[in-house]
Amino acid sequence: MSLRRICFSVLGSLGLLLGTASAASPGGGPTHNWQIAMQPAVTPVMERLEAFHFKLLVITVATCVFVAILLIYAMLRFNQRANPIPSKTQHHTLLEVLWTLVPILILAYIAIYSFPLLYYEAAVPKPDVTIEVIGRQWYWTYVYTKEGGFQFDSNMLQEAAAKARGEPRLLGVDNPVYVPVNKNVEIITTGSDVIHSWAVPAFGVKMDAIPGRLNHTWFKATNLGTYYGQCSELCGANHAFMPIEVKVVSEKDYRAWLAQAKRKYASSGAMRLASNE
Ligand SMILES: [Cu+2]
Repeated sequence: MSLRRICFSVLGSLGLLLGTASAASPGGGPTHNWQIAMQPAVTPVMERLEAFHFKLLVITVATCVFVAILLIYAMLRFNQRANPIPSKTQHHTLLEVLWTLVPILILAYIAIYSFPLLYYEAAVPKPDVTIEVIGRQWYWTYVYTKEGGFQFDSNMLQEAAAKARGEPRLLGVDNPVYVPVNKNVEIITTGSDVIHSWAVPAFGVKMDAIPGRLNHTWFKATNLGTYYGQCSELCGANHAFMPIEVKVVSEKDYRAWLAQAKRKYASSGAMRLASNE
């Protein structure tokens, strides 16, 4: 465990106690019991998000500690017993300037670091694979447009089936998405009924799937493995039961999957929702 991750965990726990940091997303990816920090990053976007989150966590914890020290000091130093005759001071120009200026500088620092990340995430690089993701009540349809034009539905596995296949409860699906490792994957989301959101925490991806609209995002997974996510926009009764499973495989395995997927899903017919040439 690197020093950075140890700091992350310790600060994460501290932040959690202070109510400033969020706990790990429910399930998804290589999570473990009592996990507090985020899932390990597997894309350049998530690595940057994690680094930025770490910066914010340091600022947040430092602010909380500073305010707590001030409060305790004020309670001890200025209570009625320690300070029976209070000062009549009403104004202190230097203090006023400082407590206006310092928060402005902190917020400016945060803004300056957040914009490059926003633009990095928003600029979809030239895709090697393009997948259209359609959110439905309550499952996902994936369309591989440029890879031969096939589509398939991805439904959550019921508990017994998940157990039999060694998949985590409420996260495993019958037909996972396959993507090649170290390739730019463009994701185009839309909704067929209500708004859904396609989110995979380990990838740093969360994109709304809105009916009548196409949203673009991307990821480049740098580690092989199976990663999980969940619909992240309240979409009705079974919102909690439309998980996302992405298998990041080698180029060779991806080609092999593609060949059999084309045959398997051929009957479902190609459906083009977007012209993304
Ligand atoms: Cu939902």
